[in-house]
Amino acid sequence: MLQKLTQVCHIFRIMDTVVSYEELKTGNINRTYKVNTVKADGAEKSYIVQKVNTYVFKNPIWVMENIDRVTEHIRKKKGDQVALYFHHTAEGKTYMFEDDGFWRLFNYVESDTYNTTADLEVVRNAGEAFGEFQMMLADFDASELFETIPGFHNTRKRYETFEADVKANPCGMVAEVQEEVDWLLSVKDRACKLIDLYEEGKLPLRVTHNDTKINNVLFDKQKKSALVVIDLDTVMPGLVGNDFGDAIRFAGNFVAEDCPEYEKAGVDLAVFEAFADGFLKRTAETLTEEEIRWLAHSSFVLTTEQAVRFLGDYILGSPYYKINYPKHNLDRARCQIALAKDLLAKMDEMERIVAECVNIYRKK
Ligand code: GN1
Ligand code: MG
Repeated sequence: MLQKLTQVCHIFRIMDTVVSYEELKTGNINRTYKVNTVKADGAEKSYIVQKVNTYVFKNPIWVMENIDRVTEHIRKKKGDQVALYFHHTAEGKTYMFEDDGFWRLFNYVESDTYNTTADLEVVRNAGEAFGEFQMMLADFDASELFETIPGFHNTRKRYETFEADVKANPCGMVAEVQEEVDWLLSVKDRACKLIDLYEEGKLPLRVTHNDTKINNVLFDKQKKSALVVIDLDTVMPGLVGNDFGDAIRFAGNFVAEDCPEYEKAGVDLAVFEAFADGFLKRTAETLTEEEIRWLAHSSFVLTTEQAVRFLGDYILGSPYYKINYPKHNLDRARCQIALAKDLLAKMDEMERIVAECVNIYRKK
């Protein structure tokens, strides 16, 4: 691997000596490596090298083009603060596409990241960062973006695929998960609420991040402030609830998204409130009444959709998500289902919190 990573560095015109590397395991799709180099004068510098998963991203060049356009738009508004900068090859490309895969390289930012946290200041700052991200793209022309994964958060389409996979049952696993399948089907209409409202013309299309896990924000090591939102692979046209709901699904859960003790899963209302407060501070004045009305519900939608995706992948023999053990996707799905049930139970309270935040941040 060291040899491969050295080759990638050279293609991206980094000629310093590669001394070591570590694989960063937080992502479920791409392979990510922190590569440490030393210059001739002894100075150390690290980079991030990623091998993009081309089973998931069928057209990775589109992904890179989207990222270029979005980061350029943000740079124009925000200036060159902390940003992810993709290095170029001698031919001026931000990627190298070889027989063994699709590679890219960007700067390593010294920062803290959180997979879970009970630190409400961090959660509030993440909410602000994702809210700000979406607002910065409010005037971005969505038609300039490729739909890199068609129907990515189209919950109805996700269900259709899931039901077809359950029916085909290619690995004979459905009997084992019938209870989970039945529950997911029983909440289908509630889970498809956002996409249905969009199709009825009641929710506007925005440009959204679509993968708002808290570990996709880099934080300042001392100040806990958000430095930059990362992982722009799935920036596409979408609904505000995609970003709000997915963030709550991940950061708001008492446990990690793949916790095998799934009965411990549930939404921490203090985390919900902190995230909602940060997010709405940036967005309350822009969002429509209908978007606000369904914001709390979006956490249920995204959690259930994620359960459908994890369980669907399990039924197919886990071709999509990286797994560490055979039933990993099943544990993930069960954990999402337990969280979704708790979200339904606490919906009134979450709606009250959203209304309160909107009240604070909307100028009368
Ligand atoms: C994948 O690999 P990562 O962590 O960036 C997935 C997200 C899921 C997430 C669940 C392209 O994201 O949609 O919500 O796993 N990304 C893609 O942890 O499918
Ligand atoms: Mg991602």
